[in-house]
Amino acid sequence: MAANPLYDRLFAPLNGRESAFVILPDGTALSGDAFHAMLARAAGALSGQGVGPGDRVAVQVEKSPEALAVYGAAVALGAVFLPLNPAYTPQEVDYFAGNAKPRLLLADPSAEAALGPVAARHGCTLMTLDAAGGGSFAETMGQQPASLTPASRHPGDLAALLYTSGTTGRSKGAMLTQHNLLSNAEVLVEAWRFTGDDVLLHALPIFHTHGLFVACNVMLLAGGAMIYLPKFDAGEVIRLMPQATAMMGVPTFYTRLLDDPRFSHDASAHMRLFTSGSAPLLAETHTAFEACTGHRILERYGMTETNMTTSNPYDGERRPGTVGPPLPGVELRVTDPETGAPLPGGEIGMIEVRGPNVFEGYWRMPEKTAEEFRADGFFITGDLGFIDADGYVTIVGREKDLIISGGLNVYPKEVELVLDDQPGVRESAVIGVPHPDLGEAVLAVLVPESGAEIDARALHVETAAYLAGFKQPKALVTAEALPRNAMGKVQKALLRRQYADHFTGSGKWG
Ligand code: MCA
Ligand code: AMP
Repeated sequence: MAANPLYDRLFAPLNGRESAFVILPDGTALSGDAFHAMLARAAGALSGQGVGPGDRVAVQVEKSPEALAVYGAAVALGAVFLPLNPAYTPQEVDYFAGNAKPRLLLADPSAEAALGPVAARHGCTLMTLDAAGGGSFAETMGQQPASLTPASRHPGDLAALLYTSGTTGRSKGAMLTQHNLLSNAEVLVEAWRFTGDDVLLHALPIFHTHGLFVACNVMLLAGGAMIYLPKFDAGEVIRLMPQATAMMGVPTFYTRLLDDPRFSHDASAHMRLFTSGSAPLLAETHTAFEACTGHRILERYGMTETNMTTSNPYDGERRPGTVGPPLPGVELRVTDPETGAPLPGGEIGMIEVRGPNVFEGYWRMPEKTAEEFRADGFFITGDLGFIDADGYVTIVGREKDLIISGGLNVYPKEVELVLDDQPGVRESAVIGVPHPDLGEAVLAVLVPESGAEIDARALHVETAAYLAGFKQPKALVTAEALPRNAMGKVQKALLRRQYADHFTGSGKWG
């Protein structure tokens, strides 16, 4: 049979497997074999729409076993899986569809009317799939055979396209190959000691690298099972934790668990591993979690473009405030952000990464790709950090103008462009400031037109057509002018200092 490395290693072993692969919160279990049959039916439904090798399949649906099966189906067919946050507005999806030109756009039935014109504009078929496994795509799946013949693929062929926003406000599609995904999953299974006995408490969304590739690919490769929650809910996580062995989370998961009186040492007694990533985990959260549970959270660092690049050790010292040494096979260096010259150990600079984990470039943006790679193949992450004498990496900040709110990325420029267009707004500056729940939250500083009054509620309603909810400012403040340097550039560092305790100080929340 023709080879398809990612399908062969991750999904083929499910075929005929009797043990549970996906366990739903109500205890219903889907065996590996049943999941594989679902995947085969999804592949049949995709093929029926003409999806073949290299075609993009854009998927903006709620988390469900079927949604994950569509990912497996795309891999089996050699198509390029393009997951999208269901929170994105039709305006936002319009951009992705226009850029990626998918053959199929799969959406929640509730979005069908709004996305119809989008699909028509970009020449793609629109089908639906809801959280309960219903919709036109699901109906078509029901008429398909439970077996499939995978398409032949090379390790260098594209498997996924994940959009990450750009500093200019335009999203870029990161092209990930089969080899990028498979090599990273192999490294993580080994580094974190995952086996077929593991049960992962899966509460992350599956439209990002963390929940899809780090969590699902690792469990697929290890042959383990997942307790598959529709979203993070502290009560559900605490209830189900005694049945799990591991959980992967963003820092907000851990602060919410620590804030919950039901969470205890006992609740986590059966667990062997907690990992954290996507945003900085405060050293105090690490320490408080250990005091509460006896577990030392294993923090790791990655990016959509690079998959996982560093990880604290499973057996060695997990150091709070650090993201650990580079993973096997990954080269990481710290350079002078201006010149690109490598810096000596201990000095803060730009983190650059090279290895089999690093993506191929941005979809149809060769200039952007060229800008973000050095001539010798290192990818410039935009994160600032240093490497200590023991090889541990510490991230101290970001050169890129990016806010990470509850593990979700918000690019200020994109929000500013929308705010600046609103009536009564002369200009805006969007910044991230510390937030007790989200780590960082979006705050907008608005300069009104002279004599104009800003109506925060009206502004929220107006901008909701353009911006997903998580990008909306959690607070609006007005100013007479924005602070600028001699070059006319807005001094965001100054604004961040000025509003640093907006959400944390004196119990103020917005
Ligand atoms: C939801 N809302 C948010 C966020 N999430 N606002 C700011 N930041 C957020 N992260 C807003 C919604 O728009 C809504 O607003 C309101 O909060 C309630 O929505 P809900 O969905 O109920 O929120 P939640 O359940 O409390 O979600 C918070 C969360 C979630 C659990 C932290 O955002 C989450 O699961 N984050 C993980 C994201 C993730 O997987 N990141 C990995 C990407 P309104 O009420 O106004 O409608 S990074 C990555 O993959 C790299 C490679 C890496 O290193 O891992
Ligand atoms: P994304 O573009 O969604 O893939 O987000 C990647 C970014 O998340 C990285 O460039 C970092 O800025 C940030 N990130 C991921 N993991 C960590 C971590 N453990 N500590 C600090 N920042 C992190």
